[in-house]
Amino acid sequence: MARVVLDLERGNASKTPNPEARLNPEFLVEMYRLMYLSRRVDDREIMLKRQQKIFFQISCAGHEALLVAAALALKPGYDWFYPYYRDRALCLALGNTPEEHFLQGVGAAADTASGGRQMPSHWSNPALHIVSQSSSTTTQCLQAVGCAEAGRYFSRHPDAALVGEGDYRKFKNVDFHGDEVVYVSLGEGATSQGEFWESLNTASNAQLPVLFLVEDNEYAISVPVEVNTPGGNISRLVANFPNFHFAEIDGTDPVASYLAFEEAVAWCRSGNGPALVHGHVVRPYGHSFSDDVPLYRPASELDADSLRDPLPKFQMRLLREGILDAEAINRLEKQVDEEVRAAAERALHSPLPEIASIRKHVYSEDLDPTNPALATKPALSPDKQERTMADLINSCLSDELRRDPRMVIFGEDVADCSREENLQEGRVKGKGGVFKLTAGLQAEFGSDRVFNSPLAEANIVGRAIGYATRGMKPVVEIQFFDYIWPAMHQLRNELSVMRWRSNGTYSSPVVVRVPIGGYLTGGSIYHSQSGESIFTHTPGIRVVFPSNALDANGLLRTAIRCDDPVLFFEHKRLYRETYGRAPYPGPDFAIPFGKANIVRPGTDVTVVTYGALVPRALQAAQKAHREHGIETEVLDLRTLNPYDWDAIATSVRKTSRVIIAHEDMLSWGYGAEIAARIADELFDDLDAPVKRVAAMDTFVAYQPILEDAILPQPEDLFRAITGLSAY
Ligand SMILES: Cc1ncc(C[n+]2csc(CCOP(=O)(O)OP(=O)(O)O)c2C)c(N)n1
Ligand SMILES: [Mg+2]
Repeated sequence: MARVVLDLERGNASKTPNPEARLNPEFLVEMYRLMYLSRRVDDREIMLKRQQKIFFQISCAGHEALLVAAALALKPGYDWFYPYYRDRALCLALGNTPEEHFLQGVGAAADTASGGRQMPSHWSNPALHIVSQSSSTTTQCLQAVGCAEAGRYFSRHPDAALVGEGDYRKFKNVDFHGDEVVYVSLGEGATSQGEFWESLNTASNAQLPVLFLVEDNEYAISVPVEVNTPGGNISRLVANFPNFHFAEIDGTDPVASYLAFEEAVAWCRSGNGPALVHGHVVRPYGHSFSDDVPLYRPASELDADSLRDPLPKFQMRLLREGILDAEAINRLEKQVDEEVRAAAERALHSPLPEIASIRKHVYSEDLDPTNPALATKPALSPDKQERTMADLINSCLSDELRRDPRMVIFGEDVADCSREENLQEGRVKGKGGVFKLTAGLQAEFGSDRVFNSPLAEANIVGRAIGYATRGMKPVVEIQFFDYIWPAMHQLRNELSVMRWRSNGTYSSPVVVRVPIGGYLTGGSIYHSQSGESIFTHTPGIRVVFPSNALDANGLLRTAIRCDDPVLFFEHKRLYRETYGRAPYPGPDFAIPFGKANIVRPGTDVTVVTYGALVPRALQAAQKAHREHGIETEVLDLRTLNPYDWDAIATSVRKTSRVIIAHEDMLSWGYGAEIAARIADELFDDLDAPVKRVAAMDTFVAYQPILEDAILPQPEDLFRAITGLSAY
């Protein structure tokens, strides 16, 4: 009965203007039932944790009223949800079952959130539109913003939602309504993170329908609110963001909370912009099972909090207002207790995940970017003009924007001109990137497909993940590799692991283009670094590093059509080099990942390399041939993850001597892994030690004589080649 009433009411607030009529007795009883259900799931989990039948517990206790109210004002499977780990009551009220929550605790194979890969309370449920959450306290905010942008994009470009062939779109069903709201929540402590403020920035600027909920229980583990929030009140700090609807409420009162959420949701749904609800709550069970609260909170404080516990408060109200009597409450609670007990029992007997399943969903199981069938030949065209790497990257981006209506490009300075009237009226020519790689794309494809981001790298990658979650293809740019670090949290803990942690139910196949590298004369320190091995050490991300124009074009096309996240490194020094230019290969030229290129065949020694060291290795090889008659085989890996082990092994078996050369620092660099594997698997084929040529273990310096000495030069490679040939 109550559920029926709820389904009629849910999300239809504006249709029934009289709150008294909406908040009828059945509705209030259902609110209480959901709050009590959430509390009892927590209590049962705590018991199971004590019995060591589950391995982690964090509760929703004290937040139930606020979260049930939020859920009932929104529509599961229609709106989108990025819930904090405290949000058990929200998830139950959206339609999660108690059994699903216990399956998480057990780490069962049938755990719908992660298949036993994540701690409990890390919510995920595609049918309800609950997006897989990590433990990182604030990464969800920017993703929610991107999710809202994607919803708006599809409503403006409905054709983009059609399933496409021949790329990732085949595996991404799009679901949008045009007036959906994106819910994202966090604790008051987490509002200290920069990404929270970056998300307010874009939600405000773009007037996005994002409903932020700050659950303020006055503590972040043991740290009180005044340490995290100057003045102790987040509402006061955010009050000047334009386009927002704000509400500060008693989150222990479900009725007041529900009315506040109705208004906030209506504001977002009608396209006015975002909303931020700041709910004051309590935390009666401490931070988590392992938290010893009396170490940092006096008994007087805890006693005061217990008077604000939403459960007894709401029960008293229902009794006082004659909505339920003691017997009815008893009956309801007994029913819930039994439901919870039975659900836990079932979960404890549920099969555990197979060890053999561990590697599943690190990458897409649907689309393999190493498939040789993806390879095409350059199209024959009358235009034989040799193009630079910069030209052919730009033409690939342009071709793919034309082919795939789900693709968008954003980043710092990538637009031609944000004040587009200046472009349209011919007052300016347009910039299109600090290296001009995106020049002309906004002018051709419009400002909702190619646009500038704020100067905030986490903003770029976090939003891109949100877009990709909805089935779009963001191809974003980090202006210089040296400034990728603010986005590192999103790259390492989110982008790379979204598919694995959700057991294959969510993914984020974003392309991140990153100009990288030195040899610039005058760019150092902070425009010249390398560091690719940090990302090849991150499972879930494909890492591409082309050395010439044609490879850049064909590999970028594979990256864009691919179903995995790709870090696409573009060496700045190679953008406009004479080396490696090529005619335009047509709009469908593609190179599969994981296939090395023998750029110079040889029999005496192998150089395994990539990027800017390819032309330098060739120079050294030619000199070694000229002066000593040594035949060097130069292998350009082209993609670093996956990499072409077969090509390396074949070459090493032939030459028995190998050098791995890269521009990045020597120690713990990319070459260390390749060298170790050669030593392990090809030991019997070697006639000499495995050698590496790489940068010094320092940063890259500004003064050209220092930069030259720090970075590996053709002369260093020449010495290594001749040295090895002496064995
Ligand atoms: C980025 C990050 N830093 C630190 C942590 C460890 N941590 C987990 S919860 C938490 C406190 C969060 O407090 P708050 O946001 O107020 O939420 P509450 O637990 O009070 O609901 C911390 C420090 C984390 N998970 N992520
Ligand atoms: Mg808190």
